Amino acid sequence: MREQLKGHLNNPWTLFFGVILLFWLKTYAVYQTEFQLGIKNVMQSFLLILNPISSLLLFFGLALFFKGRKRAWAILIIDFLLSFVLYANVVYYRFFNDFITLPTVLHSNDAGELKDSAFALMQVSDVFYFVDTLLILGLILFKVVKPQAPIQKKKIGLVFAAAAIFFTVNLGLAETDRPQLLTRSFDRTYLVKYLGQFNYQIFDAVTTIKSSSQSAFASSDDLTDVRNFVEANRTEPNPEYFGKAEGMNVVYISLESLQSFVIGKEIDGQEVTPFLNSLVEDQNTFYFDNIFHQVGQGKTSDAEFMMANSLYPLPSGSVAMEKARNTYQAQPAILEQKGYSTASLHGNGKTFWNRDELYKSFGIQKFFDASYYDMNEEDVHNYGLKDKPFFEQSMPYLESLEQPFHAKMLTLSNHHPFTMDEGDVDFPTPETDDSVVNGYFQTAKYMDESIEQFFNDLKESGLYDNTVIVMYGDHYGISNNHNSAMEEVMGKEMNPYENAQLQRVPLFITAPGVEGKQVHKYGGHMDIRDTVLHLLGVETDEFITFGSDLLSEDHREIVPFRNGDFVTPEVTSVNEQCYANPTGEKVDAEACEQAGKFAKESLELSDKVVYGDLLRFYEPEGFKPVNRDDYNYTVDQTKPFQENPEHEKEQK
Ligand code: GP9
Ligand code: MN
Repeated sequence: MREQLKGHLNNPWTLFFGVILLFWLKTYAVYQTEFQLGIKNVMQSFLLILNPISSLLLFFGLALFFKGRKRAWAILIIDFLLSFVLYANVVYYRFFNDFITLPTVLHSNDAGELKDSAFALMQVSDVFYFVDTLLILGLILFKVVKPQAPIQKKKIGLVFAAAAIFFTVNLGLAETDRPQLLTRSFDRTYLVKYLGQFNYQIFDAVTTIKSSSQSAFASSDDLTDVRNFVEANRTEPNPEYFGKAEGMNVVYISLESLQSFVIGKEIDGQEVTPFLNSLVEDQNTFYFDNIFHQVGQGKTSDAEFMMANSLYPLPSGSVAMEKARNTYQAQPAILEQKGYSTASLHGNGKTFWNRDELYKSFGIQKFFDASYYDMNEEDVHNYGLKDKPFFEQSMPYLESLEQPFHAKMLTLSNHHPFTMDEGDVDFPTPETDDSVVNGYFQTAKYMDESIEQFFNDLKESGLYDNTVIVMYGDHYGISNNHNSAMEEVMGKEMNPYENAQLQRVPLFITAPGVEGKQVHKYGGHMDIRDTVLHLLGVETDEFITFGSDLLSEDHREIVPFRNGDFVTPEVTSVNEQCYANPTGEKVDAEACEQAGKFAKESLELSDKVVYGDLLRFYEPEGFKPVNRDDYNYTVDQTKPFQENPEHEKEQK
């Protein structure tokens, strides 16, 4: 038998494919036992089986270039290195519920938390993760494997071609389940689930290298034209409103996919958003009906980024995934330094949109993610916890925050494809043949009910009177692909001009004790930070901002979209075609020229700041640079912030 085995092993392909097979099984076992990948359908289960193959062919394929004794040793070394990376991820995941990124390895502080407890996270049974490596070592030492015959270059080429084909098929199938996976990347868990541990690791390395090369050659000189532009375009606050809400708590609510066209809209004589409609008239609410979203591919996270920074998100990809570790002077940090406690609450996992990294750079002290909520099956749909249980379960966390606080709450029930569980909402749908458009009105109604319930809970808790509530639609929910159903619903033709008008998202700022009003000025996500900070009585003169206070007499009404289109009260530019408002008639390009110049310059300069990580060269007066190591979302977030061990270390 030993002779037989020896005979087989001397066929150069036996050892190669045998080792790959073992490693494949091992990876699959890790997926099933160590990681929570949230497998939701048959395609995802299939991809989990398929996804290790391409990278194993690629890495072990390298060993084929060696011959004689060296090949077996090369296989052993590759096997050990891959096992080590896999196992390191297992240990890291046990602690952080996340996957290793290259920056975590490079910045020793980040992995530092793990150093002390790494041993505690290891188990004797973990030897299993190296059994195949030990087996190969045994085969070599006991000379079961003889020196290996050379392999023709052509055949080696076939192995790499097979790796490429497996990867292409894998990615193609993944994209049918989650379009734009590589461009938007979304979540490390998604990348591992769809593309596999090692392909994720390659992707992460490439992204990290790309990102650091973008900022490597930037210098403080690059800030000069940015600062000149920002100074020339700064909008002075309106003294009538400056400081009107000083010292109050602030709660931001991201209204998932909510577009302005639902406000005031009725289906079968019933209002879609009766509660939000009542706020339009509310005496303490500012309602803005000409605000446009400015997000790119990072969607919800892009909107969060703008709320915090008044900088544009990236033209492609997501700023949260690619530039989370930049230096920022974000609103939570600004308010933290004014004595606010800061938090974010969301009924989805903390790694989604890389929030657990991004929030550290923003100065968010506490992050209550899905692990702080009762995610029972009945209360979870699509991306996570439904809005009603989310708001309900968030109340104790809000009440536990030290006041004044700045809290961010992200809703998610009104999300594409806009489905609900039976019994969640009782509302008629329009009768188009497009289920996405039909469903949208039901999920929007559900969100409206959840917000009404939250307002009531705030009142009951006594927090309401001392809290400013800022609610903004994060981006469109109905894309241009649904134009024909939208024509039925809106009762007008959908064309590029109308599609641009549909990018309006509602903005409500409710400030009890302050007299509100309806504001018809044109503006965008970019303008919200200055508006809110000024209401809170916080000067913004020192900060780099591409926004303009919406309540200011001099508010600038040019709204660049992230794709380069823009609107002003007079004109709309789509694909460099200029249209007059509100008729939508095509007009001479000249009418759009001036605003176009401003839009282009703002986008370009903001991109320069983000790509070059330029804020690291700028220290606003009276503002202390954020130290990411102060923030730690792996310790118990219900404990007072100062108790975070990392934070204490920093104080000493
Ligand atoms: C998930 C939620 C949805 O956490 O924020 O993100 P989106 O797909 O809208 O960007
Ligand atoms: Mn969203």
